[in-house]
Amino acid sequence: MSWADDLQKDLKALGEDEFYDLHYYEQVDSTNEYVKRAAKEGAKEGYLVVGEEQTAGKGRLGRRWESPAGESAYFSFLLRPRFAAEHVAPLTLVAGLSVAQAVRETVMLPAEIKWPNDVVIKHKKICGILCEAEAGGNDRMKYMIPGIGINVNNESFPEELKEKATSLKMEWGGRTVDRALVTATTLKYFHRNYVKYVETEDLSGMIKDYDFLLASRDREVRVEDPKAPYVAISRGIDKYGRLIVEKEDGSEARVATGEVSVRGLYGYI
Ligand code: BT5
Repeated sequence: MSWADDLQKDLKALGEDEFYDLHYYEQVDSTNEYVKRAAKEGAKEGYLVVGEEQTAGKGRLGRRWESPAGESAYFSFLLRPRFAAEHVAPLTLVAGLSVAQAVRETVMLPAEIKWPNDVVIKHKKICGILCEAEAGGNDRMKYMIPGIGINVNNESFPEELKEKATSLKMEWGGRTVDRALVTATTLKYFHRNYVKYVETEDLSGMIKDYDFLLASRDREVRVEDPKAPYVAISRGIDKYGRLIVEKEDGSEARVATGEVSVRGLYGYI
């Protein structure tokens, strides 16, 4: 029995099996690519692909996501938001928020969000998120695909990742973590948060939840503005997913995803 059977049971138990339509594969190139192909063939919202192993797991900007078999959760699903393209990008923050909430609920580890959407435990990355979208006509979206990789039961990482990656098992004193439950709970939170998002077409219904889990909150960050980098205090997000920072002179700035990266002055966060 693969863990997909457990996942299906957990989705049912959480009342999520009507929204998510699970497709499990022993090996995929990338779960995002599988969902993208299904989207082009007309798959419905909630189409979910889980891969035991990814041979070409993708990070952002052409980077790679380490995706060995038997340890982690790799999954992507299809959304068909009816709103305009500008409302889509902040949804990527919803995915990070949902993973952090699920990790806290299932294994009670202190997962935090590294803005905009990495999930970390004690400054090390346990999850990466790659959202891909395609615009249709009239500025509407054709689809959006959140792709989520969670390091669940990894016992070690390749040399180059040792300093910045960790897994739930490693943080949980070596105990094996239920992959299906973490995944199903993430999907539950995502669906719940997505419904809230759709109501207002922004993050206003979850700013408090997000800020509570924001690793850099009230801490010093360096805003890598290509014109003039500066140091500021991170104060939380606004409803568009921008990071609100307080500059040294007391003025406020709002940093948009993709325009600048925020790097802490105290390590990886
Ligand atoms: C991400 O990119 O963090 C997004 C990763 C998304 C992976 C999921 S898995 C399911 C779905 N299908 C896919 O093909 N992708 C998505 P980025 O911020 O660019 O981070 C990539 C960097 O993280 C790499 O260059 C490594 O330094 C590091 N990295 C790679 N694998 C990792 C791992 N398993 N755990 C922690 N860090 C990792």
